Amino acid sequence: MFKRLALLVTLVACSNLSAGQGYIYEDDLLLDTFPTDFQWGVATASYQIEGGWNEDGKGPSIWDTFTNGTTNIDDQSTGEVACDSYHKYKEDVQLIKNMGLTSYRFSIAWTRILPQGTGTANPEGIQYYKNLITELRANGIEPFVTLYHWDLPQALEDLGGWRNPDIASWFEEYARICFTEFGDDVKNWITLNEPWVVSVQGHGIGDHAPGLQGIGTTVYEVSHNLIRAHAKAYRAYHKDFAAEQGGFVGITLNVDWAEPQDPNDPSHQEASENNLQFSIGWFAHAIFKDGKYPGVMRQKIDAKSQEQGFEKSRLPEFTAEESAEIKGSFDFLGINHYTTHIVYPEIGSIDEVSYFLDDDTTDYQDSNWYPSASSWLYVTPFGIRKLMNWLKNEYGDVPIYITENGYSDHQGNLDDIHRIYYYKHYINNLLKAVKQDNVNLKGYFAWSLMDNFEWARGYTEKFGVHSVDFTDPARPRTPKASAKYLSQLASRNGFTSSVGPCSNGR
Ligand code: GBE
Repeated sequence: MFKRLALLVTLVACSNLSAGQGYIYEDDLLLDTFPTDFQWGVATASYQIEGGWNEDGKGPSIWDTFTNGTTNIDDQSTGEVACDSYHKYKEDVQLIKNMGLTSYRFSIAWTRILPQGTGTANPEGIQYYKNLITELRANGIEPFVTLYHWDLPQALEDLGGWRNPDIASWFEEYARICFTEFGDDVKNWITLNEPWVVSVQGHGIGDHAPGLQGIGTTVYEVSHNLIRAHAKAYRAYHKDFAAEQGGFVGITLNVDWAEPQDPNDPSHQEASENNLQFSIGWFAHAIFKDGKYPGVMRQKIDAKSQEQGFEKSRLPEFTAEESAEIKGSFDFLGINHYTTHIVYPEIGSIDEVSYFLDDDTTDYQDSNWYPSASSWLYVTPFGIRKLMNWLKNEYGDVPIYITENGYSDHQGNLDDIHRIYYYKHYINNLLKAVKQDNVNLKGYFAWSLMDNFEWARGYTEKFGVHSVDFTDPARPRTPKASAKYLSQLASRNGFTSSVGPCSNGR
């Protein structure tokens, strides 16, 4: 699934697609509003915006190592300065305030709090986030804080990082410091951002830090420890902090919608289901259902591992104690969603040991869809509504936040009509999911507040609703048209007949 090779241009004829088939259609907009307590926000992540990479006692992270003096990043850039939010956080808060948004999702750099990953905490690093949180609160903006958005302390990587089972305790120790220091003012915590990406891109393909390539093996060890770590932090919060602080802890998972190529063919429906179980279910099933991996993963990976001559299944098992700790370790589900793939069944060869072959599906994206600057991101607004319904069916009525959703271009121009189109139609599909399908969606965070360090793509792909001039040491920010569009949606809490371009029905 989601093979890099499968960035395919499809030959599927689209001329006869009906709305029901789902590849290409544009519904009329629903002119209605979200529930009154709906949260509107923007999101960022520490390494992508902060800079200040070695200031005030911060320790090096795996992204400092991965970017520094290597060819891992397209434009050979790093996050050493990035948007300089380490110094410009007050301005960032004003950008959010000016948009009239109610919340901000940012992440804490573990290396600012614990430069060596464990042990002695760094008061200056703690102070930076206290200042940011105070500034947000003073401006009426609710912080949603991610504890881990990929910048692992290098000191812990040197001990095996996410491959070392001890990391669950290291993460708990770090999380407890954050709960203690910031928990009076932070009521919404996200343990991990996109453990799928940490596993697959960090430890499978290796295009992300720490750059390991164990696509059929290491990825499953790493995901196992990520889930264990998440659960430990969740349990620590509810054991020792929740009663006093009254907050909530969730996890953010990335998932693309898997559209069956032929929605009437049961084998294609099954491929879609399996694809979703291998992507989001890999992490969500144990947490939101029963403390175990999805049955289809257990069955397929066990069988393939045996045929491939492994002594044990490549998919580890949770102990009974771990299962009990993991099951139910959530107060909400955070979803990062961007795009859709068309999926059909294809038995994966066992000659090659790969996560991408384990699910016996293959996929592509339709070349008729609007593209973006990111090879993987095609504009498919219908997918987000189908996904919301799938999540509701699969995991019940859990509160959901869209913790990221957004669109990239190369130019970073201010009149960013493509991004407005994207937000308009994705958010309107979410509105339909809430109003017509009764999905329990609590809030929406656009990715991203501003153009920033886009990981292996450096500064070449821009997701911001503010542009940043990276050639100017002052890193000035300028709102794009999409910032104004989002602030209109937020101020009206949805769609009314006069919101934005082309809003009358379409
Ligand atoms: C988010 O991930 C990140 O949380 C955020 O930090 C980032 O800036 C933003 O997206 C924009 O990219 O060859 O099968 O591994 C998979 C988005 C590519 C989720 C890219 C993996 C999108 C999941 C290619 N996708 N990503 S491969």
